[in-house]
Amino acid sequence: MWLRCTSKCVFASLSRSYNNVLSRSFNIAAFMPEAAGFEGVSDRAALQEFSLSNSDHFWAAVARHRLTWISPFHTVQDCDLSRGRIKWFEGGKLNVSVNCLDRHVHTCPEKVALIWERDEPGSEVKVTYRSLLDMTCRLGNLLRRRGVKKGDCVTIYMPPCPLAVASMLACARIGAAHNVVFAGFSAEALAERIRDAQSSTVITVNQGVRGGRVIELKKTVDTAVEGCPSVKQVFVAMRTENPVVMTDRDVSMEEEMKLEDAVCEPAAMDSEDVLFLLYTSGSTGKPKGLVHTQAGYLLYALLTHRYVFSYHDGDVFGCVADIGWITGHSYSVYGPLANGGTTVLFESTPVYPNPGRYWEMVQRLRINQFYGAPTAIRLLLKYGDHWVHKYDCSTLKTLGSVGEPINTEAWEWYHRVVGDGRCPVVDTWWQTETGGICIAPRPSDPDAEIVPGMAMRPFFGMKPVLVDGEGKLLTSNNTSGPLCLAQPWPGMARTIHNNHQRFIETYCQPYPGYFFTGDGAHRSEEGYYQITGRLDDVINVSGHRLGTAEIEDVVNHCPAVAESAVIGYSHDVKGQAVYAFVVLKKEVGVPEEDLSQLLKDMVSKSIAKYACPDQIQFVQRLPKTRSGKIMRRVLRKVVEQDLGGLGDLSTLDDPAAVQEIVQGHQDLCSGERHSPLKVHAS
Ligand code: 6R9
Repeated sequence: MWLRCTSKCVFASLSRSYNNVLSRSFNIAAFMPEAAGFEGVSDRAALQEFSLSNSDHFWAAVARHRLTWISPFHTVQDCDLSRGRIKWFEGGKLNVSVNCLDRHVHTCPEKVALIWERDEPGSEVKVTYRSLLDMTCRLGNLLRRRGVKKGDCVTIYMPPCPLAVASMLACARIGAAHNVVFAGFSAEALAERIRDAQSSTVITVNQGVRGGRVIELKKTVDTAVEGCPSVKQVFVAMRTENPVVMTDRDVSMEEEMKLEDAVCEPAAMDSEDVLFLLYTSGSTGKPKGLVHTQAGYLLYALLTHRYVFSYHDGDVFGCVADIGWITGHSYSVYGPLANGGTTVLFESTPVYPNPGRYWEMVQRLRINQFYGAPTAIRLLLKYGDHWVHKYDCSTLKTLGSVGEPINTEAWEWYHRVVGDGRCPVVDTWWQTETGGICIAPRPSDPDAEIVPGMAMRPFFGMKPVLVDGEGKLLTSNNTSGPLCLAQPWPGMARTIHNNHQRFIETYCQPYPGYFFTGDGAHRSEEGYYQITGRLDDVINVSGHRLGTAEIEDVVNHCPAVAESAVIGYSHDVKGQAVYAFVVLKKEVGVPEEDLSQLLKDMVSKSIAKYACPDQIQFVQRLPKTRSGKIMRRVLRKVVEQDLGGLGDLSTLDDPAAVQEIVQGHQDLCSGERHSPLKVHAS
């Protein structure tokens, strides 16, 4: 133990002095070739500064160097944040699938593009760039032959697998937009997204397999499309060998693909044509379809992938997020493929068949960068270090975290146990709206400090700012406030599908001239950023966003419910869990336990299992202001058992409501049960 520790310290100091030499003789052309011509840029700090003060020059150089264009752009950016106008690389034409596939097939056709880490450990499938292009082209031709046109939107309801990636890229190839819906969403949630996206084509698999369980995805699609008159066809790929009922509307995807040509003419897309929609929760009941476009999104995904993780040619990149989330889009698919990398598609769970799954996979696939969520890290650390030590994780070079704040304990464990104290841990802050990572400890000098649990430093071209209640900039350090982004960047979402007004109201109007993120942040004495959490009614369960209003909408649909209020409360594994306060109508006469279960089932069925309330408290009334607004702040404090922090209650309509709620909460915690509820105010 002593020896081990000493040798590590020696190594650390050796590597520090080596890095000092490196940073003194920083070679810009080796670090970022296109930056070699930037005037006055001789170190990283200067490069960061240049990317902000010469934003057009910086992004133009990067875009020319790293993307393959069919025709060049004439304008780098035309953005006005205050009016929600965001345009990058206008005049340029390109095809995203060509950038992710064809250009690598020319140089290294047999390189592995995808490693599909299937649910069953040890059964991974490797797909080369040549064969991913083949799949994509056949599927592109099939979509075209079946009437999918440029500008249409195809909904993809599939777990991570090569055909899901080929589906995304096939859409990009023919100029259709895709709308990937997380395959854990219920039929109703899927239907809502299909309807909003007006898709006429859906792509799915017969069944999914996760954690050893079979999931009937095709059946869920069947139920969903009953309520979606726009859907004309459903492509069904076979993940398992079990046949499923096929109707006239259904198309056997693999069989039809075999009949297609393996050459598919790529559509020439304008930089600002839509690449995809991705639905995410906001603070109202209706999920919003954020719109990302072609060139800017791809460029931002590839540049952040390359530099935040220090991804180098030949590395194996392991992002374990599902492709149904933005992390899967940017860092399992678009970023790594645009960089010609090898990327892992993870189909399983962190604990299947045991809590060593990630690390056994790291050893078997020789993963160099591992990118995961704090919720999984917190879960795994409870199982003990031996699950990590069983495996050889020495290939790891960088560890990433995303989705929610990572607490110090989880960060330290990730760094010390998983990374053996060697690998930088990058806590990456970003959002569906931002397209790619905005704040992260790297890139920075190799020996620059990394503070546990802090996203720290803005990426190239990013200008985070903190504002006060009036929207005035907070310029000093050691201060907190709403986090805004002061300069547009190529990866940002352009609008909300069919609702530009909501885009403007949500992101542009709260602090005119800035993009409002919805998060709060603290800027430390040293100028580093630490994200403190959402400022709106969005909660984050295991790194997945949920609007409290979304859940309330479902709960309120129960005929027994008069009204409800949902909040998030801290949970040691999930980060946050859902707590619902429910007021029942008069004379319900159903036992609380039954109603509680009924409401949980309703939420699972309407949204997804992860949205299910962990706690439901039945109350006589909710604390409201005199103008009728629910005071969620008060509910949060009650659940956090911070009664001293209830704050100003002067606007409260009926102070007795709080007392009842406090009592009810205490009863719930102590496991007391009421008799069947009979009379409640409605
Ligand atoms: C990429 C992704 C975005 C929201 C975001 C914030 C939270 C994400 C975080 C983080 C603290 C981090 N979030 N990363 N909070 N530290 N490193 O997660 O996108 O699903 O849209 O969620 O997640 O609250 O606003 P998305």
